[in-house]
Amino acid sequence: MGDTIFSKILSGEIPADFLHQDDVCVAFNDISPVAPTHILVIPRHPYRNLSEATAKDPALVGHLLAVCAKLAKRQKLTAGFRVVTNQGDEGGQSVDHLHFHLIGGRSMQWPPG
Ligand code: DGP
Repeated sequence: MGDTIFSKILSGEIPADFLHQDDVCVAFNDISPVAPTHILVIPRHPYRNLSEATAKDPALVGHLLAVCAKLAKRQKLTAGFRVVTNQGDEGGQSVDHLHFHLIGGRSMQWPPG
């Protein structure tokens, strides 16, 4: 297993409100939401980032994005939403366990900061 805070959430050591669980991934609310809906979708396997995950398990990312879309529908984000993954220092990644942010419930700006 990995050694990040997300591994502790996966093991149950740190509590989280799971909104989705399957054999491959889980989803839970972000602890510091930037919008009314801010959900993290993470694989159970502790790939560090998008590049590592796509190199080792090319089908995984499609599954994670499909879960994002399913959660967006369940959250009734009919006006739109954003899915983001941050990678590395310049990408603004703070937890080295691949995750997609599903953000919605307000208008978004572009370009992102
Ligand atoms: P990033 O900066 O892209 O690596 O995003 C990491 C996100 O993880 C950030 O939005 C805050 C969230 N986060 C960090 N620690 C915890 C935690 O203990 N619980 C939950 N639910 N979210 C966390």
